[in-house]
Amino acid sequence: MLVLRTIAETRTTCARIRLAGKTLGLVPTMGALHEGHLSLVRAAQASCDAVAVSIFVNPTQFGPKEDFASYPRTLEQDCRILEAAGVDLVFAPSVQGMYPSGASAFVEVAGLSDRLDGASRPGHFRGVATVVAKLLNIFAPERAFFGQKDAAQVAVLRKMVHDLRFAVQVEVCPIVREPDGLAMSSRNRNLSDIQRRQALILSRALLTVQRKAQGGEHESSKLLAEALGVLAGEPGAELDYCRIVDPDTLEDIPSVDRGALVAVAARVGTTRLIDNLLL
Ligand code: PAJ
Repeated sequence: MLVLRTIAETRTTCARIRLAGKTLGLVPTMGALHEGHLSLVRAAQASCDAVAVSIFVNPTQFGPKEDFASYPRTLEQDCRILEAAGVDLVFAPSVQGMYPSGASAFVEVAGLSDRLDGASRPGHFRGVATVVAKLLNIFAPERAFFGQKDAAQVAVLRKMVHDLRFAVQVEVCPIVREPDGLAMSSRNRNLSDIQRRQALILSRALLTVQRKAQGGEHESSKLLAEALGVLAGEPGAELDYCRIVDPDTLEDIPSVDRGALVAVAARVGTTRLIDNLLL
């Protein structure tokens, strides 16, 4: 497995892969890898000849008071995991490499960027769209793989790829959960044992909505009231948002008749957690 630090080496390697007639799949990550990330790697391996994983804690998607400095960085361990998984190439650039001094060009997906997590984390999706645009430009992969775990991110990136005419197929993989239902996240390692139990309230609220919807309740306000009732039962989880939206526009919808995204975000201690369910 190649571990590359510079954009120049990465471009040359990707060109070589293409010259050999191989298709390339890219899995962008911020590292601190877990089974959720590995599910993307396996999906990439199933449909591409060569698989690249980027590991970059992207400063521009963190707000000034957010956890950029304390975000887990475990590059050596991540590389061991990816090598064992049969990944071909890891790209772990420096901040200076991705954002040369004075860099002032950003990608903004207007509208979508201000919804759900974008509303609570101003500038977050501008940072995400910018770094993913850079990665797509560097790798020019046939396919790029993202997790449904970050549903708003998926909507923003799909729109960016469509609007900017990137020649890449966006592939979205299901949420990987712990056996008790907690959605896997690099931030889960920040939770104490008690907080880890409190965090289960997110998936429990979503399960309640799923059961009610399957039972025939399709009105968003009623389903949301159920979810909020469950969430209120756990004072350890401070709710950020719980909404029922159109999965593409991220706008609130009155009914789940034609499919819906139920998305929740809450803070447990200082850790911000998100989860969602597609109906
Ligand atoms: P990160 O949080 O490291 O996640 C990398 C990818 O793994 C994302 O597409 C995310 O949705 C997916 N993922 C995380 N947890 C998952 C789970 N439990 N099940 C399935 N997929 C999961 O998302 C980012 O990094 C960054 O914003 C990035 C796209 C790399 C841009 O910096």
